[in-house]
Amino acid sequence: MMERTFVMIKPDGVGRGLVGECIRRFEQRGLVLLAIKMQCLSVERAALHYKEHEGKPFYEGLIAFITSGPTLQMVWEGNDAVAQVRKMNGATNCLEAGPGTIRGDFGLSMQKNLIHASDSRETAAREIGLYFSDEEIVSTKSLCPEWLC
Ligand code: FUP
Repeated sequence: MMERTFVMIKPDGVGRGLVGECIRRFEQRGLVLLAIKMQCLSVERAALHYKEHEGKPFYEGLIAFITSGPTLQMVWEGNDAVAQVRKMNGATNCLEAGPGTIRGDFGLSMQKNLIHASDSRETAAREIGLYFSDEEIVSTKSLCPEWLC
């Protein structure tokens, strides 16, 4: 089923020059990029993004890390996109992420795990709305099918 998912490259991914690598993998897989922007997150927006983790022992460190440098926000669309992008990112803890995944190929940390992706269609809708207005997301109809192989 065609789905949209929200993906964010975290400050370590941007800082280590892995933006192109991540985008290349998603494009190569056949996912379609519908929106992209770059920003340093405010503490307020980071708190909204990670509100489910408020009060947990790792929360303060997580907010400090995610606001520590530039991040890249994207909307990707494709068949089963939510689950497929999660699979391509690998387990949350890079030490448990399999080879061939972004975290398994490039990371060795739990907190500095390079990339975020929505964990359900509902989360995707919420996270896309947190970062993008409707006008910032291109319509799938504007993509020319003759460019796709
Ligand atoms: P994910 O769904 O893979 O983004 O992971 P979670 O929502 O469970 O966690 C969000 C972020 O918190 C992770 F990317 C890393 C960080 N985290 C920790 O630092 N320690 C933990 O025990 C759990 C998560």
